[in-house]
Amino acid sequence: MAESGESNKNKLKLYSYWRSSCSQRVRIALNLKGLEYEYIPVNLLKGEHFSPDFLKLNPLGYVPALVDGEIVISDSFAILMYLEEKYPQHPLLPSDLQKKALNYQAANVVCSSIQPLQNLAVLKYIKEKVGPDEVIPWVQSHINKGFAALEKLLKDSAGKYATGNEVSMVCFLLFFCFVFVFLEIQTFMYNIHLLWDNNLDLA
Ligand SMILES: N[C@@H](CCC(=O)N[C@@H](CS)C(=O)NCC(=O)O)C(=O)O
Repeated sequence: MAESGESNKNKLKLYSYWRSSCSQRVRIALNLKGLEYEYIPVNLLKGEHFSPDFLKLNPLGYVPALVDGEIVISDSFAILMYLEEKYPQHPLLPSDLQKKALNYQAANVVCSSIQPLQNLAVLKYIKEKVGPDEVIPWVQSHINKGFAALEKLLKDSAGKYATGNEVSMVCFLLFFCFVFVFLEIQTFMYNIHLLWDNNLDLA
């Protein structure tokens, strides 16, 4: 669904970095809902998220940011909720209230207690201020804690997918969380240092 090139004024615009799990969950939602959007890459390794133009969209300097006409939203969970309300086709949430609440809860475990603790800025800070040897234990302890909780939280609700037999928000939040976790751990274990290599242009 993503289109590059000439921007269409009425089209949704997604500011995104390809390896950002927060951006990936929004791309999945847009595609599930069949929405066309213009993809605007923001290369985190080149620091493009700190450009004055991008900081006008999100003063925190994080991707993703979605622009829908005059409306600008710059947090993946807020974007998903906005899309769900404005574009109800292919719902991201189950209609059952209990399952819906479970989706909110699990989504917030990922969004508040796992992903932000492994963000580029956080890991860089730990590496520089605490020590490079502390990065892996930090990442692992928060992943372990978060995933142990999610396992317990979701154990009685699983069907074909995490909270039943339909794909819902929590599935794609978790999916990319897993990918992210895998990449992070592999990266550090094998000393590839993808995160720190500023010469690597993978955008
Ligand atoms: N709560 C925000 C977090 C956004 C976020 O952490 N984005 C990361 C990429 S997944 C980022 O832009 N990191 C840049 C940095 O750490 O400097 C959301 O869910 O959108």
